[in-house]
Amino acid sequence: MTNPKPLRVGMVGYAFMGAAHSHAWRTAPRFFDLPLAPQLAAVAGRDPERVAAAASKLGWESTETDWHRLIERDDIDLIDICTPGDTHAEIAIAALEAGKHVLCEKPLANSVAEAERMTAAADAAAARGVASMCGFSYRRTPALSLAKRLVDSGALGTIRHVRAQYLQDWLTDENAPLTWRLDKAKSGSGSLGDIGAHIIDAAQWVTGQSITGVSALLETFVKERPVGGDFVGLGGHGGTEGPKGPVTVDDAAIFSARFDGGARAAGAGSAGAIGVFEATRFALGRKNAMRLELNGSKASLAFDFEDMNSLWYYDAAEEPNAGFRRIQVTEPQHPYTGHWWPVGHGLGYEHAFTHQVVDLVEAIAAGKQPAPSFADALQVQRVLEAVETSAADESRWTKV
Ligand code: SOE
Repeated sequence: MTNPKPLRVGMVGYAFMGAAHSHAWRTAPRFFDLPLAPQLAAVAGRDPERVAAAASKLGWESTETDWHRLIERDDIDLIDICTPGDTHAEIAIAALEAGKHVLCEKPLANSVAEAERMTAAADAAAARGVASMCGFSYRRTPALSLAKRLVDSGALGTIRHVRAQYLQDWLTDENAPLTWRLDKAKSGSGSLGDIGAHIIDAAQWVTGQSITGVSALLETFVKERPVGGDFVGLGGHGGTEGPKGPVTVDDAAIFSARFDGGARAAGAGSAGAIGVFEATRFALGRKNAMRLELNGSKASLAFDFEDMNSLWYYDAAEEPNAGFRRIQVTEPQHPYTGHWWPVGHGLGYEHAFTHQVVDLVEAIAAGKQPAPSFADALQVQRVLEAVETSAADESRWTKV
């Protein structure tokens, strides 16, 4: 589209997610023909020097040291929330009530109560044509989008098993410093909400089924960590001396789940799938292994983010010569891939954020609500809370 209207973005926060979102706002109009032109209008952060440095590094036109200013400015159309979960509700509700579109990082909030208030504000704003989206970015890796297409086509038949893991290992070193992701007041929970939320959303979205119940176990392997210390990326190494502080969140979460069978299957009367979930930051050697395997009555599929351009597929119709075969998800007919490189060249972690921006901008231009909505993210929040409730109830353990 020639000379599309600008979509002026104000981003709150500029760390890892802020960098990924900035890349997406800059890159999307260069690879996709967007109906609106994203403009990196302003970035907000409390420290004036650091936010100024972030603005020049990430390409933002102006800075604010108070996020309220972004909401007051009439030259900002959309608020992009890239902060820890303890500020999501306050910022999102203020932005929506001011008529600003909102993209909010996951998990939506630090509690169901907050997520419900945010969803109510989003529904009220939607009636005034204001869009809201939660940043479950993995939906937009081409292979997981292809997985959803295959499930929706009926190719897998009745889904019986969901097997989901999100394995990282950046906390295996007990001297890794105490950072905000380990502080319940800031992050709401540990691996459960940070990476467990991703596999809960992905499993529900790809299968089209919602989780109705869980049985769970949470563990904190390292109870206290060095305070401060150089925080390099997600891991880093704090000093072995010096003061230590308490870890107030889970290091690992495992749970089983029942699904509702989905809207489609409800008519067919088939039972919902059963699932096994694992989220941990102590899977030594696994760096960012976000995995999903579905076993259906006609076919199975398996995805591992550490091989993110592949989708493994088993089709019972090919028996006795069936086997898990690798689909290289780089064909122009596959989701999003036609906008990038020739077949076989592959995409990376940052492309899902660009695709997230593309779908958000297209929804806003069409006057539609993007997915995942705050209501979708509220469902994830309800699962997170159910896992914590289940894990806290020791009575259900059967001693061996
Ligand atoms: C850390 O676990 C983290 O940065 C998550 O917070 C992100 O959501 C995920 O995409 C990568 O890992």
